[in-house]
Amino acid sequence: MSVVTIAREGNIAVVTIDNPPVNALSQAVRQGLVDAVSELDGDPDVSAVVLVCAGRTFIAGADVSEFDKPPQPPHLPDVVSTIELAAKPWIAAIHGSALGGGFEVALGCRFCLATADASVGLPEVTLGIVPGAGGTVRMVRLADVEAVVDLVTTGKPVRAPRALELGLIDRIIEGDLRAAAIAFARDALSRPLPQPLSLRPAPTVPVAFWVETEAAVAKRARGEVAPLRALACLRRATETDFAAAMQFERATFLELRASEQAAALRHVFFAERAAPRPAGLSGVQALPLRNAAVIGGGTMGAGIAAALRDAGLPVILIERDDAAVERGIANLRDIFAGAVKRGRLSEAAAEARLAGVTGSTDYAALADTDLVIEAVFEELLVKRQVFEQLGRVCRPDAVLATNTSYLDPQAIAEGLPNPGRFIGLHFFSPANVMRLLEIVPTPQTDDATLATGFALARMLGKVPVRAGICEGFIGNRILKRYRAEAEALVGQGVAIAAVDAAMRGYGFAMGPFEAQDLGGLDIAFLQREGARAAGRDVPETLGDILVRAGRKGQKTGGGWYDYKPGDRRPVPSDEVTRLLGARIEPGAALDAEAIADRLVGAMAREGEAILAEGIAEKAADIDLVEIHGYGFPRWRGGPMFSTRSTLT
Ligand code: 3H9
Repeated sequence: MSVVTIAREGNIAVVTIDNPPVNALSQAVRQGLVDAVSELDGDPDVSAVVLVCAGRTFIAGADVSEFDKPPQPPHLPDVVSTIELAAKPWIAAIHGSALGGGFEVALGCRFCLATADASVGLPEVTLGIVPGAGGTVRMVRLADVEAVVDLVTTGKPVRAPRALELGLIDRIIEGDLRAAAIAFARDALSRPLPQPLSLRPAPTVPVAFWVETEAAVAKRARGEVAPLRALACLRRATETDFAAAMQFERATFLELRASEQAAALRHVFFAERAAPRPAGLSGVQALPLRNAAVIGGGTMGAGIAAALRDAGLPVILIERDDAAVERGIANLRDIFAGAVKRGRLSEAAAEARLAGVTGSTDYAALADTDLVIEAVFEELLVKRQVFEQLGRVCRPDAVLATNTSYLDPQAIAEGLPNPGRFIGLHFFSPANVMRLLEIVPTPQTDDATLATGFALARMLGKVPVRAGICEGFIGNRILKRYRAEAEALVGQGVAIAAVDAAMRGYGFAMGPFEAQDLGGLDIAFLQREGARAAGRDVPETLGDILVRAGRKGQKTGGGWYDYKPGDRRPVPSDEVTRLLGARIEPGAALDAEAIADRLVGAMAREGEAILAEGIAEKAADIDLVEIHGYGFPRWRGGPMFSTRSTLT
């Protein structure tokens, strides 16, 4: 069956795109649209055309999977202008999302209607490219330039009500979209039609606006190329005529499409979409999740509870005593209050989130809970006691999860009745914000429980990655290697500040030493001490020397750096130089690129070992862990992707 079909309702034609899963603009769709214009232009019985899409969404954009191949005609800019200059006016009727090329097609239509829950936008920069079919050139002719700049340089879509406010769409439709669009078309024919956007004048924008905005976007983009190039297209769209601006945008699009950053971002795009549906679980039914419980109301537990509430699940929060329950609830209140302060949640919604949490000290409250997540101290005995109680009170089919980050989940689950329903669910702090979820099955975990872990990730909007059992799973194991390599550089005479600056330059928000100062050096220190106490041979790290000297990071006024009271800016420390002096052998200076190569190379080599041991299933999963859990710059594609040509 054709992906573009035409139906007629009196003098209105309805063109339907049906190209699952998201009606992407593959060559067949582009050709179908051009053919539809020519057929309908030649049909004297047709006065206007409604464009709708079948399935879950309007056109989600160009077909990203075609970006590795040469562009095939008809090219999208030509398709859009064919629609725009058609003899019969086209009306886009949007449900779901009109994104990228999809919104560019809508911009080529004379009118744009949308359901209230639809969203529209130009997310191209998130794929390392700029709009390539006139998005920048038409948008500045349609809406306020400042708003357009924000939409295009961030790539964030907007919901229909905001789109209406901005003038990006003409009307919000309640009820049957197709029928309403046909009625709208009939009505529109009785009035003069608006001019196509390509024939409208561009606004005059003061140069100072562009200069200021360029500086702001460059600061935010931190090495990412596309946002600045998109801004340049928008600027050009206001400074030259339509045709020249189209040419400039298209040339920029084609250049960036072939860039390393775009390849990296496409890799992440497809990795993220593959992650929630691992091949081994196809056909496995997840268990129903109607409610959940969290054991432990500390930072991690409260964060997990907040994430569960954000997904709409009622939550029971278990703590040891009433005071701890109160502290846990207070932690949750703080999380929701923070969301209100940042404008992410209304007061009423925050109240409702909190009202859905029941604090208790009594495990008997968990008798009908579908999922329990343990987030107590990282101590085996404490965790075992928790699971002993859970094994007694929970339904035999309840999923029981540990949030351990370093302990062996098998040891935690020892003695648990029905060990098939036990699993590791490793959240990252703050758990209601960080998107990564490492899912760690034991050899006993059954498929339904594993599938439930993935279903939970989908509910919470997290990126799930299956990890095997080893110390630190995927992420913390690589982190340890990364930090060790950073210390090795310091040991060979590279300045601490030079290492941090190199990694910031690479695209991390912070370097490895600044990040440790923020989080505290003592957590990893205590782990090493624990391992030493257990008789393992753990050589002394430079971090150990600092912690022993009382330098645990910002919270003690110093770690790898000194900090002035009330000031979070790191200052290179003479004391650190003195403390570490005996361990530092001055060597040849390294430039920033060489430092980043060393550190990212070390991460990737650890990743290779993780793959070889079967701890991760695919290299792309390791990339997702680093991007979503550890701040690896997304536009570099992750350590495995970015080093793919250098590793053997
Ligand atoms: C562009 O348009 C450039 C133009 O300016 C210029 C051109 C000249 N292509 O996300 P989901 C697949 S750039 C190919 O789970 P949801 C996806 O891989 C594009 N495939 O669904 C997955 O496949 P599978 C700008 C795509 O309901 C399946 O569809 N557009 C594309 O959660 C379902 O995806 C964007 O960046 C695509 N464009 O969310 C929009 N999109 O089933 C990207 C999706 O095999 N898309 N797939 O794993 C989205 O944001 C979401 O898919 C959407 C639906 C919100 C639409």
